[in-house]
Amino acid sequence: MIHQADRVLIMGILNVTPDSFYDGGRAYETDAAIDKALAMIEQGADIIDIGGESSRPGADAISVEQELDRVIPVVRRLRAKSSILISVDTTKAAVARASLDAGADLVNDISALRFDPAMASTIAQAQAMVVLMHMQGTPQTMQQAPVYQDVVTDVCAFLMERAQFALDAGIARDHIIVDPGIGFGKRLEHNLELLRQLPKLASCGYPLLVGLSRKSFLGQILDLPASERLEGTIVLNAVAILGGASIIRVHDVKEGRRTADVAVRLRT
Ligand code: 7PM
Repeated sequence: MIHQADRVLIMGILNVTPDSFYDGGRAYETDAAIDKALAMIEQGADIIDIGGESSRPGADAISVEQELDRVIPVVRRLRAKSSILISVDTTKAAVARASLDAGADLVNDISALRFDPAMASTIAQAQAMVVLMHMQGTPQTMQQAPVYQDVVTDVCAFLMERAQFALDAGIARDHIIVDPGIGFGKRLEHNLELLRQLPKLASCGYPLLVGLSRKSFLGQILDLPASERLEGTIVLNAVAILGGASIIRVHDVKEGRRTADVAVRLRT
């Protein structure tokens, strides 16, 4: 069971993209990624989210071969070392299938099953879990003046439509997690309104994942770079937990774990 009143799951972010330290497939890079994953597990992570494709606004797409080279060795080695839940952050069915075959448990698809027509059946076949994330536009275009009629209503309607699509494809109801996609095609005020009204999204019948860690809207508020956004991340993670989030996605696992263990005690 993903949603629990008395426990919030921590998803630790493991980037295996070349714009971090990783260049694909080479042994020392896989070693470094595994060391990072094991450190996050030590710090209290419940899920490790392995991502080989940058979802940075305007980032170039990468080939399926490149993404497989980066992601699969890490999934395989982590699976051999730990029983932690392994998530693969991908929009490509071929990467999802190979990851699930290598022992991953869930697929974090920022396109909510829209970019690859084979994604939904791939996940259904493997009886895996899926994160359905809201995004207006594509990673290339999403921050070009996003507009909503009512951001909470629009995001909720989108997530319910994508959840129905997943159910129709044969994904089990209790394998679906939804995510408002903070920062994905949203202005500062859209992100804040989604957080204010998170209880509305949390009451839609699916466990809620929220990713706030070091995001650029915190930089807009604080006028600080990503390396200086930890306090903003912590306070908004607490707000998300009080708003009903079941999973928080973080770079800083130790702080995320402690935030969750305290904030969850105020939930009613
Ligand atoms: C640049 C911009 C680099 C944005 C990285 C990002 C989420 C996610 C990401 C999220 C789910 C980041 C994002 N964010 N998956 N992947 N939910 N489900 O800040 O909020 O990590 S990438």
